[in-house]
Amino acid sequence: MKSIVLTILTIVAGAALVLAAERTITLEGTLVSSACYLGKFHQTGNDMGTHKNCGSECLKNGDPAGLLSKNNEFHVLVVSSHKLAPYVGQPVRVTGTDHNGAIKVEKVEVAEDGKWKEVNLTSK
Ligand SMILES: [Cu+2]
Repeated sequence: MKSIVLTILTIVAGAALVLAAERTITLEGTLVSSACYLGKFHQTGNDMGTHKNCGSECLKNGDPAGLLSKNNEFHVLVVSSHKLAPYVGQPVRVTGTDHNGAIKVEKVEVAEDGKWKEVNLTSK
């Protein structure tokens, strides 16, 4: 019995350590389609040449969303892309946990009338 309790305590302590190692960060930058950005032209907007709204369309099709931070670091955003599709090319503020540069997203805010407005990531 004692050893079971010890084992459980060890597991709980281990899990706490793993959680502590997950850094929650907030980043500001431009919302991009990873597919567009990682293509050869590093597109960050939403109208790409003759392909109007290409960035939004890419997210609607399920391409991963990405964030180009203010100091030009690129992060993949782990979140359902179609929720963010309308905001490609716009300034956003992303809060989440950093996993070697990929951000597991908890919150996305878009600038609206000079204020940050949270995007609903959970509705269908
Ligand atoms: Cu695209």
